[in-house]
Amino acid sequence: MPSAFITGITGQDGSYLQELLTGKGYEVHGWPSAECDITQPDVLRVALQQSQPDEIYHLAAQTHVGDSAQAEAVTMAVNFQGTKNLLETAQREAPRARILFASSSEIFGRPDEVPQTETTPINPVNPYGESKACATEAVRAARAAGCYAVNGILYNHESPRRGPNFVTQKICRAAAAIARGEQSELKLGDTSAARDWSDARDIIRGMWLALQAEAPGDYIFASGQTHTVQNVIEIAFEAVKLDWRKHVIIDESLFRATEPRQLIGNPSKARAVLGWEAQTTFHELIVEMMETAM
Ligand code: G4F
Repeated sequence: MPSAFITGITGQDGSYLQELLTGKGYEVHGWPSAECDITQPDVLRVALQQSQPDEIYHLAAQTHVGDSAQAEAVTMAVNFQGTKNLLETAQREAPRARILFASSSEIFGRPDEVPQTETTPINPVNPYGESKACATEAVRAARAAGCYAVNGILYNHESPRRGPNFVTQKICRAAAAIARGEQSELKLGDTSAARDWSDARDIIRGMWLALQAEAPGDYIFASGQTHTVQNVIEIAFEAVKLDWRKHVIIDESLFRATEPRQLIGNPSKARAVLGWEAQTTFHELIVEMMETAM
């Protein structure tokens, strides 16, 4: 029975990954997002000694881009030092384990190339992007040194399990609460912001496929299309037959100091090498999130 170790197992991605791997017959070990301190080498050493994983999925992170401006040191410690700690400890305690790191489209920030590929230069524009960029380079360095280490460069991915502070879930839960008469308005930041959104379950499948390839490499997992926050609002309010104009309020305090631009992923390599294809459309995803929110 293959064995896997997941950091951040209780998050959106970790919980779906646990289900996917258990369904494939894996013995799954994991650290809950709130309890694991990925920056502590001793704790991680014991966890890896006990689980002796064939595959490690490193998902634990400070994942809120907006919060990273106020929590720069914590973001760098968890996302970068934590990843270095994991790579070093895994090389000692589980040297044959294949490692997938959940990197992010935010490493590209304001990219020279649209859409981005695995070779697009890194150019982050906020502390979150910087922390993920440093960790992505650490994974590449570990691979150059002989470790089976992979960056899954993940664009935005959502699901009914998405945390309430991310914009898709914030909109769906608010539209549902308004439809039930529990609230009347929804305050949002920049609704013209565009993202390349996928279904989290498609992305999770990509992570697993990435560790089954003969040789390690980096992979972009993205839909290759962007939609705006405004598009999310329209689908969500339409699902409950409400006029969004009567409820959505633009709150300038929710705008971010720096927004990345034109983050669109080119998933051609994942398609060609791994046979990865997204199965859910953006519209289907938001409608499902609305059904759950209701
Ligand atoms: O849903 P978001 O907070 O996601 P964001 O910042 O793109 O980050 C997510 O995706 C990244 C991958 O590209 C991950 F690395 C990261 O961990 C996370 O999963 O914001 C999406 C967009 C932004 O442009 C934001 O400014 O929505 C805009 N937005 C507008 N009003 C808002 C709001 N975002 C939030 N969270 N709340 C608002 O009221």
